[in-house]
Amino acid sequence: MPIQDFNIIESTLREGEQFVGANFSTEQKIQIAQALDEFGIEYIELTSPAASPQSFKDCCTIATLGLRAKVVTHIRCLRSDAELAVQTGVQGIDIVIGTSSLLRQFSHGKDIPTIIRMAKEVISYIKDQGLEVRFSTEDSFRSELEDILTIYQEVDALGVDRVGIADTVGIATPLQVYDVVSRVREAVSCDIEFHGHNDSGCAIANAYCALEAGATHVDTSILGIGERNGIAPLGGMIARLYAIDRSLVTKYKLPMIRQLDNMVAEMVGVDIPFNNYITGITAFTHKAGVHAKAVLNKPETYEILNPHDFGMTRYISIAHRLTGWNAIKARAQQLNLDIPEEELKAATAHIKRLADEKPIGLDDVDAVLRNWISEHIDRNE
Ligand code: HCA
Ligand code: CU
Repeated sequence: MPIQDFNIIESTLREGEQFVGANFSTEQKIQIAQALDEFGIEYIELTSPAASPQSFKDCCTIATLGLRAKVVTHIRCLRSDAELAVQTGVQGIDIVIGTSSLLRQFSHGKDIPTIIRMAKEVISYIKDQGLEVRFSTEDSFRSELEDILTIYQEVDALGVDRVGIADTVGIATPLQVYDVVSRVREAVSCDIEFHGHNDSGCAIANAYCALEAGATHVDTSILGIGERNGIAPLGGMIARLYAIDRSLVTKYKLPMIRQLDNMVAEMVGVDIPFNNYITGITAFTHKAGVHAKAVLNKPETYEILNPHDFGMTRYISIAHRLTGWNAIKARAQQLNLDIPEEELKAATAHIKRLADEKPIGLDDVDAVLRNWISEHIDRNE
């Protein structure tokens, strides 16, 4: 079904804190939460207050910043965690419990009827406190579909606001996600959240398919940071949605993605990958002559994202053997050099030969163009 509206649950301050390089101070958490709020994100998810005393304090601090975004916290399916969470002043609570046989056997040791009993107790408590509540089944895609459908129906009947489907290990494919979310969509009337890891490179595609199948919420983190290689990255998710229909993401301050990516990269001590969505150094760089020519005429020929919408600039790389005379002509114009077409073509051929001999830079191209006038044109006159 076409995607109409959706919410992003931004989990940099929960899943992202589980990234090996992340060790956010309270000030950094505030900075991230405020920047995400300014960006226009709908939900900010925080690490469980039961994780550590500082996590509890930070939950209280962020819950009371007065953000426009809803602040929610993650907890285990335990009444004691829920009680702590309620004390922090958050607006909602995201419960998670493992439902795959692996997790049931080697993590918490509970069977499905026990999980349902625990879920009921914790959900009723949270609802009595008047907070939004979500119930998620960890490792949903290695759980029995019948089991998770039963659980979702039980918690839906209790009045949860959302059920969460989690691809905890990044194993799901987009078609599988579409199928499972469609089944859940038929089974429950509440909202549906999807949380997907990126171990096999499907996180964005999976989150996107979840939305197409009727999910209402998707989880992201800035740069995708999280356990192992993380989850769907905020910027990449936005790129995916923008490419389908720009109006889906005009509710966000798109030029802030760069600031968000830079901020978190610095905080967790990583570089932004060269091929990152939107903010990678080569995301808007065109190289081959055929591409450069078309992009110079009409950028949409090779760009589905307009760099200007993201506060980024396009770059056309011309100093190499794949260059073309249209790109060289554009450079000559930038340099205010008036070189006739035939001469530009000859200069381009010369530049290609030079680049075959050794790597060249823009300076070399500029030198060829500047000298061309004196060496070939003035001399002929
Ligand atoms: C975790 C697991 C989780 C939870 C997702 C969710 C996952 O680290 O607690 O709450 O929906 O990937 O299953 O991140
Ligand atoms: Cu996760």
